[in-house]
Amino acid sequence: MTISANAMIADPGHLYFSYIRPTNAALQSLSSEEGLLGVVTFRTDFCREDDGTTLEGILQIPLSGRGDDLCEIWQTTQPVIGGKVGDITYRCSRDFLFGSITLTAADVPAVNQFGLIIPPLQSCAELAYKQIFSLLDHHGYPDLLRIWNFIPDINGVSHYLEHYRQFNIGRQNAFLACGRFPEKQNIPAASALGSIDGPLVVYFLAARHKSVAVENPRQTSAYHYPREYGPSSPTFSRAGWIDLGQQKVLFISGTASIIGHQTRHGGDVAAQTRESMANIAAVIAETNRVAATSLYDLNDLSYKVYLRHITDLPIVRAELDLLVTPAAPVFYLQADICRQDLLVEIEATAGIFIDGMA
Ligand code: 3EB
Repeated sequence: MTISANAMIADPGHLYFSYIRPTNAALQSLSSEEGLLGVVTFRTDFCREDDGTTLEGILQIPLSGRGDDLCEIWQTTQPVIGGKVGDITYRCSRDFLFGSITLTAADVPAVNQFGLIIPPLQSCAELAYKQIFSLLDHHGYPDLLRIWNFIPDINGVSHYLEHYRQFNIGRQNAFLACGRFPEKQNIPAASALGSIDGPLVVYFLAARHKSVAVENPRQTSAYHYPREYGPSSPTFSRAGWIDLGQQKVLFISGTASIIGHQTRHGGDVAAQTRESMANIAAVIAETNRVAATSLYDLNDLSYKVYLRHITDLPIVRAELDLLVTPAAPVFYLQADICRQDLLVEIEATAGIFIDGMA
């Protein structure tokens, strides 16, 4: 029997994301969608206002403030099945897996094997990432494309260390323990924001196919940040790019007003917004260079903007309006950012289609 070469090249399926208003009707129609990978809401009062619609399968991120009343939806073109392993809830198609994990101090031991006290958040981060890597390795989705981290009281201090820095120690420990070394293996695009004091919540998207990690020439790679930002560097890449045949998906990490490794424009949210967008433009240029085609520009992206102070929204919106087409979706949320002097963090995603390149 001969198998034609074409039959062996599996269609990788496509990825769709959208930001929709969480009406009962919209959620009801989603629950019957075959290719539904994940639904995320940032409303903490979701349960109480909602009457009748089941909340099962909708991840709620406990942000401390409000923002746009939208749900983030991830879908694919292939059938999806759901499951649970350890503390992870996931839904997966043949090519993609969307999952989330929520951990609190009660889920981790207070001391390590040497009897030393370990900050619970550090242990939660380590356990969350180890469970994620174990799931991805065992289920055959080796490429962690994109991950969102919501860290309780991110700028708060306990055990003499800021929570974000505790998180970074646990996260890096897990990457190294699981043999995922920055620069040798792909590390994911990411966002890290503050949530209300409570659990660590992480959600992620992984793929069977390999993505390409992209760095920003204007910024020190986060995994090379010097020790002044904490004992362990943050483990994420500036962007990840995946080729799905006709579709090319770009995930740009949470991007802030940082040049090299230093914060710029402390106290000036308008200037921080412009610098963040200049960084996003640089990441796009770098992606186009790596892909050897002009695939993307600022107008192809959908944006999620996290504001430390929601009252800054009109200023930030005015800056974005000067740089991006009004047709581009922009989703505003209130959240604390990982450095005290950062007022805004912007992430962006694009899933463009190219004709004739299947
Ligand atoms: C920065 O560039 C800003 O720790 O996963 C952005 C995106 C930031 C992801 C993370 C942190 C993270 O360092 C903060």
